[in-house]
Amino acid sequence: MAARKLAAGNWKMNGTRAALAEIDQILTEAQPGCDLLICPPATLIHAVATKGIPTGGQDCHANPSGAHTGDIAADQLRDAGASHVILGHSERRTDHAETDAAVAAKAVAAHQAGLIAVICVGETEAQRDAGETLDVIAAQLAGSVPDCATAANTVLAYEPVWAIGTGRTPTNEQIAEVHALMRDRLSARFADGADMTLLYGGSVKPGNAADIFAIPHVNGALVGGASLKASDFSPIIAAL
Ligand code: G2H
Repeated sequence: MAARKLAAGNWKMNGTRAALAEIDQILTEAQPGCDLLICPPATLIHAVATKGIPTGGQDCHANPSGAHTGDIAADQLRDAGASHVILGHSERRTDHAETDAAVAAKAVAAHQAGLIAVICVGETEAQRDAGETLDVIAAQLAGSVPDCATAANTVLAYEPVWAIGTGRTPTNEQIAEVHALMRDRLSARFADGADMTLLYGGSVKPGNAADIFAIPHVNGALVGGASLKASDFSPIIAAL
């Protein structure tokens, strides 16, 4: 089995029911040669899933239920129609102080609920400037990806923090270096690590998608701002 190609949209805290028209447009325009995924706000998961497009949450709690006001359990995401959940996005790590261990615990909960975990890793600008990028990514992989991960239940996304929503993207060489490290570490640790889908995320746009998808071990993208409009996301899907 080779790594599956995936075009994933992360809507973050954007979109109301009016945005569902974009899903209709994507389904009309796209003739994907890859897997698709939309991760809308929790309020829209059921509605997006009902349209028949694979749907993901943007976080889940590590516990299956309980007194956790405002949180969502993995099984509740599944019940709403989700097949995936993004975990450890840098905005969660920063805004909610999520550690690698917390992300790994959430991934275990996601797997137990039958969800595919899309686990994010990425270095800050200060870490890159200090020459720490590969060590940071290796440590995040070791700490955030649980032992129960397989190519069927886990997707990895490399998202350099300094490239998220900034319009800045790493060079192809910088992406290639990190993705090669990820493939190496995952292959060494997991029997099917060579088949795990590895995404790049951070200011992916129609104009740079094809170049990014040509980089070795890049099996798709986790797209934020450019996934909100079909006119941007459809050409990215077509480039994969
Ligand atoms: C990175 C990405 C989506 P954007 O966070 O996960 O967002 O494409 O807006 O940089």
